[in-house]
Amino acid sequence: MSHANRLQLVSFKVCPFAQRAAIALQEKQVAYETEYLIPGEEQPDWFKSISPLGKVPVLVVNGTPVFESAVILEYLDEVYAPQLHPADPLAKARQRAWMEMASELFGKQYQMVTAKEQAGFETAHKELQAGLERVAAALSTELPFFNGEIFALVDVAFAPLFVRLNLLEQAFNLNFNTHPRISTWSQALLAKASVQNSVVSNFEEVFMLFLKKSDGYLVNNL
Ligand SMILES: N[C@@H](CCC(=O)N[C@@H](CS)C(=O)NCC(=O)O)C(=O)O
Repeated sequence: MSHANRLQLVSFKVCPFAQRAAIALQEKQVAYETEYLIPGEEQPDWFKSISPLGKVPVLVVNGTPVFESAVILEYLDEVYAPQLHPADPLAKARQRAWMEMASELFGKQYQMVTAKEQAGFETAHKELQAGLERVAAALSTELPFFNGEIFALVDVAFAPLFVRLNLLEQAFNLNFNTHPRISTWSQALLAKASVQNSVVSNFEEVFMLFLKKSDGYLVNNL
């Protein structure tokens, strides 16, 4: 029944929050269409009418808009198999909390790449590293994902961060793989087909263009 839904994901090509929804849709092999808007531009009225916060992602399900990436993930997980959240309420609550931490680190990553001055860059970089250390301490000791062997919704929530950190490491003098458990997790996430297929095929180019346009300390100095 649910498979007859018409799903439309309203997205920005560079948005990590929107990428989360795309990963979950790919992981669950659900058919969907993507409508890309351009960040920083005046958005069309139809978008304003479905996005009360003026943000992507919005998942439109048979005409009904659902906003906020974590809510979209939870909706998809309730409707489409395989279930990615743990069934146990306490385990699930803990994962939801760490998903919120992922959102916080998206913010640090954004501040780091867009900071105009060295001080702003260094503060965001330090806070991002410290955040990754806290996440590392919460990871299962079993490999490779957050909970060990089983890929979960919390992994979906973090994956866009590692996609960006990996590109930043390749392009600049930066290293975020300072913790072995984070490295293993990051590599496992980047190897997933659902993660690779969740962005446009020229994502690296799109991301680098975004960095150039941001004209921050990072692109000009590292
Ligand atoms: N809490 C929101 C955050 C979404 C968000 O910040 N989206 C950004 C793009 S990555 C956005 O649409 N910003 C508005 C704009 O740039 O005009 C979520 O999890 O979906």
